Amino acid sequence: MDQASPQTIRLEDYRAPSFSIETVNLHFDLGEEHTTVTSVMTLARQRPDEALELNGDELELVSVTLDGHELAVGDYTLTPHLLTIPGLGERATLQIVTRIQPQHNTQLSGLYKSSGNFCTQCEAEGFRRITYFLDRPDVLSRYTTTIVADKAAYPVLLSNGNLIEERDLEGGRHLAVWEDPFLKPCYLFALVAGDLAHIEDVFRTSSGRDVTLRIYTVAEDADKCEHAMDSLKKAMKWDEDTYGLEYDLDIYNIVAVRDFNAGAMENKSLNVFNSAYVLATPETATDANFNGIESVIAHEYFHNWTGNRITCRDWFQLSLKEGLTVFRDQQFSADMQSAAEQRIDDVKALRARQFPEDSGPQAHPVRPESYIEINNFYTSTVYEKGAEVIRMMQTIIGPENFRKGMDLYVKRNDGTAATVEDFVAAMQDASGVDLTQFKRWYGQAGTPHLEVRGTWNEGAQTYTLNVRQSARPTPGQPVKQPLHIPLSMGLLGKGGRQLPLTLDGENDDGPLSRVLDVTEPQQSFTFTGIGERPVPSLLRGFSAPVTMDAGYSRDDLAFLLRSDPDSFARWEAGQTLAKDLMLDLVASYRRGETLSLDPTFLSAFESVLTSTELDPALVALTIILPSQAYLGQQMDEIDVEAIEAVHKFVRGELSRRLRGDFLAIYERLNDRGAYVFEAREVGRRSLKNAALAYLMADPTPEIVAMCRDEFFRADNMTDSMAALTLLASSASSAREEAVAAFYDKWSKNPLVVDKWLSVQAMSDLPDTLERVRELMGHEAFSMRNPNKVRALVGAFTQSNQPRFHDADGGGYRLLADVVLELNKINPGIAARMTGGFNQWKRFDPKRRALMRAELERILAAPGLSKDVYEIASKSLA
Ligand code: 0A1
Ligand code: ZN
Repeated sequence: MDQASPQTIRLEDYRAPSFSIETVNLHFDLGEEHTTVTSVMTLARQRPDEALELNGDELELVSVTLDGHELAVGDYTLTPHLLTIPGLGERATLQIVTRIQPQHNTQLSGLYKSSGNFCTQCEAEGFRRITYFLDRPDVLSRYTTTIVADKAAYPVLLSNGNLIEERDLEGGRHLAVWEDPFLKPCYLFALVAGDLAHIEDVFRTSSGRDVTLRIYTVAEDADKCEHAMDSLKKAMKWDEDTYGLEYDLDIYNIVAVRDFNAGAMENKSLNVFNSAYVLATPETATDANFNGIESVIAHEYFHNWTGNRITCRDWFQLSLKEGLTVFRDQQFSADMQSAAEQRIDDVKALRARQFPEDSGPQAHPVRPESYIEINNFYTSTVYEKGAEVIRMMQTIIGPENFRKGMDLYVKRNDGTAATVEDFVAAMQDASGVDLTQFKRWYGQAGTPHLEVRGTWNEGAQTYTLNVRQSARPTPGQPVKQPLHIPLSMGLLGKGGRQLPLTLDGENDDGPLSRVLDVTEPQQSFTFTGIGERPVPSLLRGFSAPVTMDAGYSRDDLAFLLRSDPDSFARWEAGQTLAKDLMLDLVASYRRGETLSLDPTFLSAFESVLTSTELDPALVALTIILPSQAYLGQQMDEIDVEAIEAVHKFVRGELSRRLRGDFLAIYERLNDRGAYVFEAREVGRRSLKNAALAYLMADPTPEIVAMCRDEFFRADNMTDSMAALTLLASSASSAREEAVAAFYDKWSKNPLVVDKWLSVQAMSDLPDTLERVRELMGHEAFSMRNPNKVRALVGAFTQSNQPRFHDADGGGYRLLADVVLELNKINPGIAARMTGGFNQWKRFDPKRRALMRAELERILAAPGLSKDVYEIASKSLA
């Protein structure tokens, strides 16, 4: 990279392309030394006079032929990232031949090799690493792709669309021709060539067409694709039922690869997946993995409409496809599993990743206004907050109008590259609701804060909610405008009875739950006919991605935890109760006081734990304490040691005081029937293992033996990992025994080995850093494989607050060393890892100085990629 002047790309500079590319004919000659790519494009001029500027990256240019005449070197200009050809007419046929070396492509962007097979990843800007092209999402073309390769080594040849020709060639080679009838941008192009096995199924669409479904993997993994196939069929059916959206080709292929920068990719009719989101058997995958596969398979499938048929005009609009598609996959998972649990999981993830991002140095709006490297903007803000923005629109206009809005959006924009404005306009036109102010959610970064206070007026029999909204400045946005925030709420009277919500001025009795439109910095809402002092239930279902101070007392929270009919709000009350209690304990700890557990909390906790009405899955979610990282987020200055001590104390106290309850639950739920992935069973396992975790917080030797027993007898990965996780943090001899036995059993299965790496990286024992360093040299680890890097280094730096932030700064040194090594191999992953320092300003002065020094060391390194440069420099700014 030209480190002195990394270029910033801005939304305000958007210009439509000067040429369109109507058809693209690609010919790949795949080889071991190099691969030759011949591209023939038909171009049509869109603006007069301008030269054609094609993007390229690490390409060897062999020849350029314009309308049948090969150009001489002086006829064009070539710089490292641009091929410029002046003097083109209205229409032109351009042939470009390039040579690339996929076998040396460690960035995993463009055409690369994984387990000896060829595959591609073109989003966002990987296509320019294959051939010179207008590599931008608003250039939509028709693709025909010819693949030539050695038949023995690469028997399977795949690309987008329909297979139209297949034949053998001389010299043991063969050829396949694929034609995609749909217009698409180049980021959706895909090619796979390899020695792959597959499973096959058929889906009959609502209009009666049969679609052939195939999932390809390396031979040894073909027996682990059934759950992915089931998930795909469910997703296809759900999109027909829910949105009337039907699949549009007769073939849908998924290829699982072991080396992949992200989760999966929605290439038209040829998804390429990280094998972690395809492969699952009860023995090798956890319940969380089964869920993750179902949701990612659905996500990529849903992109066929929201992403592919309607794509993005430019990368600033990324949330147009990603926020919407995450929203759709969340809705799907809620329908497949339990809606309440899904919502809780989604909110937990948002708080764990997006909230810190939104209050830190990388904060950006859902639609960013500038970037240096677009790969750095595949963020939780664009994805998860983007999904919340869609959800709020649905809440404001109502589900029926939302569906009408989706129909209108598809009708208006099918086959085009659209913008966020197009989406909001469809919702507004379909519902008649003015969304002008709402649109600010797309442009304003930062998590808004609500302060809500209620007063009951006994004489007037009214209840008034006073709501204030505010937002802190974020980089480049010192002043914030008020947002349109949907606040879903109810009022609970004695015994948890819901009171009718009649706003002042309304005649009839109002509903029991309603959505208030908060639009002003300060606003009040008065309800009439309220004959008793109610407890308000606020932000039901987490109706907006905000933080909230509702001024609840511990008794209010315990009451809501017991009686709120909204499952999310009940869970939230429990979390707030635990958070308030633990933050108070942190303050006591810092004052050097002896810690003691509040009896209100203990009894509320016990009544949830022993409840016979609540679904076990919800009990499990409710008794899991807010994480150490989440508690840190609530403090002005994160006190790593105090938080760790308090967490340990509370878990230990609960373990000792409620041992009988935990044991009873564990024993009741620990039946050993055969594994099934089914909501009830998942709930049973999660509560059982949550009970075991509490028991292990202060274990007797018998309890350690029980945990060891669960580990050695488990017939499924959920139980095996639950036990191993606990043993890995226990200072008993069973720790080494279990860790060694697990590797022994699974060393040949890369995804299970990833779990083995993570479990050790997340241990809270004092030797974890040393262990991580050691594992970096283990045969099981490779800096070239993103899954390994995420499993070991990612888990340590992002999911182990106490050990990563150990006071001597060893964790920080390790992370900077890894970033600098990865920077040369895979800048995208290096930049992701650099994000481990994003929160540095939130810690105490000593840790701040240590992290800052590591960030400076990274920035000073020669040959820094723009990916890492952008994250590190913004972090220090
Ligand atoms: N569009 C994909 C995400 C994705 C983005 C970048 C990638 O490579 C750098 C790969 C996948 C999705 O949302 O699933
Ligand atoms: Zn996506």
